[in-house]
Amino acid sequence: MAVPSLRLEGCFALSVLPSTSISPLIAAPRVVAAAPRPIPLFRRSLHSPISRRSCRFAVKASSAPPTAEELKISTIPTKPVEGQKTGTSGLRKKVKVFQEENYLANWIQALFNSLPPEDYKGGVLVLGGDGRYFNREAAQIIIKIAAGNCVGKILVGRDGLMSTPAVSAVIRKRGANGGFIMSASHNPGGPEYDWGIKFNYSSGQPAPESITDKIYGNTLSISEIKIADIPDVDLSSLGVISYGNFSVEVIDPVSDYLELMENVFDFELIKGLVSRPDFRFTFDAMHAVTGAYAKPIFVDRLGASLDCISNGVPLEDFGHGHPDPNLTYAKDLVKIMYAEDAPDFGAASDGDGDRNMILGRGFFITPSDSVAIIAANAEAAIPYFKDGTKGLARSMPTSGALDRVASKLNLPFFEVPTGWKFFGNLMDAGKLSICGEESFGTGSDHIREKDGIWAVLAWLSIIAYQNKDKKVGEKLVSVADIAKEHWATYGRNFFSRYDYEECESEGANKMMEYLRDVISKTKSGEKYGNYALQFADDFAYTDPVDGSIASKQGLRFVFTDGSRIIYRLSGTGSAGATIRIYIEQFEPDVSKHETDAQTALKPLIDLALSISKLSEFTGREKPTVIT
Ligand code: VG1
Ligand code: CO
Repeated sequence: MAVPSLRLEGCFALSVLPSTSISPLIAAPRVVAAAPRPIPLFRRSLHSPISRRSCRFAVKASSAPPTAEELKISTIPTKPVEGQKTGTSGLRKKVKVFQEENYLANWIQALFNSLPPEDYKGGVLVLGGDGRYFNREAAQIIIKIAAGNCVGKILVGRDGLMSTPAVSAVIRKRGANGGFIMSASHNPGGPEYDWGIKFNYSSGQPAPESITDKIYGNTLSISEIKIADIPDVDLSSLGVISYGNFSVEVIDPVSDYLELMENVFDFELIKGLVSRPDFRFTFDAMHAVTGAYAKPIFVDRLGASLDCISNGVPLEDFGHGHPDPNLTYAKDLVKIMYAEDAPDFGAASDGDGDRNMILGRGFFITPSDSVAIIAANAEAAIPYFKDGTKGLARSMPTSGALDRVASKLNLPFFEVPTGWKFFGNLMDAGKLSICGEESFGTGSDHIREKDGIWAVLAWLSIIAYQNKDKKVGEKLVSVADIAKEHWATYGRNFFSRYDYEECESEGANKMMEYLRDVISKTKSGEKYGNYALQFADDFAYTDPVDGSIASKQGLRFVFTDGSRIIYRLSGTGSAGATIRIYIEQFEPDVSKHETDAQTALKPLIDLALSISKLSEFTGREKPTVIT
């Protein structure tokens, strides 16, 4: 086999090349410049390892870290790896896959190969993560490849921590060119579980498909990785370390975000509620990234007591949990909120802090209702919206509760495919203020990501506003009262989602093909039990701002009374296929509003299962998660 040649290059001064493979560059056994804290290292070989002796260049080994004047960059050969296509939100795989040789390095280099050089050369990129297993090794790889590609500066959260919404906020506040988020969000973490990476662009929004498609294309043809020969950076203390024109600044992951929240909300109003003796609230950080935010925001700034926060320490494996704030995986919180002496308000957030679940005493707020209720109350209760909301939007499978608010308030309204990346253009164009997804994602144009803590503060603001004139001892307007009042005004959209996680891909794909075939033969007016079909299709979306088209975004059956059944395959899983069925029915009759959603939707759920022949295709009798 011919020995591959090794090329030296650099944006900055080149002097020595002390190593010839990515592993020593990542795991160089030298002194860590800023502090001696050991960092677990990524030890894998290259596809085509080159020994130093086989180099055609005269190479001088160096044991000292580079000085501020020099930054050495190596170009090392690599080979494409299959399957690096990003899904609904970033690239997610098992940790073991990311630990394969050059797997992460290839993707990061492919990303730089996909961006116009002016978007990163000499520029600033933000780096954060949810604290999961493999983040510390990944951070070092990303930093070194960023330096190797002539990025000017990396702003990284202390200990590599920064929530997804905070990364978006920091990108915007500091005028950065973009940022990386090391997270598989709500997927479980640990050596046997998931890892993930997302890239956000300069206005803080997840990279659009035009970029992620390009990255994927480049992962299939990648042949070399550019990496700087610098020691592992100590991420445990705040400060700046420089290598030539490249620097890394370790920043507090909370302060920029907290400052933004203080501008969006009336903290004094919320403080008034939280400090009432007749109001109790609880927040479950699920041992995920919002653990780092909950104390500074809820306790230190808003005066809640420390015991309001549970699972507040971010852990690499989320305490063996599944950091997904829903009725199944946040069961501790659900138990507390349905107990006899439950607090008045309960909330949880996911791995990377962009999702939220809202509960009242013995009362669950479905996320589709949550965004509608926030939108309906925003102007009165949240200073950021006091001059009005520009427009509202939801993902396609999210219930139509928000549509009703938009129509009553006479606001522009948009329906986009699943995934937050579709909201960004509308926000940048000044057409959208508040939006949400049924999957526990709620947010606004204060940033370009969904925002778990924002949603909690929005709800606290609404509760505080509605109770601002109540004296201690008077009955408070509860979370349930707010929801029921909303239904009385707008009608209730019963909604439920059935998830069948980790099905065999073959059966799931066959079911979707079968449904596409069924859809192609449907006719408007056809009877399905008590429902008459209005139309059935495969949802496609044309972005009103840039004209880009996203097709195959979910199979829908829409009935003449507005009821809907939607089928989608998840784009965030890391094993097999997850089928999601979304079921919705509108109920204008107030006397029926308190019916349990599962009871109200039973006929439609049965219909959804029979149309799809789900159990035949998948062998599943029951969903793994019901929302
Ligand atoms: C899911 C949700 C989607 C959400 C996405 C990312 O995608 O359905 O609404 O935007 O996760 O959320 P999918 O393709 O699995 O249905 V997060 O908190 O994982 O960044
Ligand atoms: Co998330």
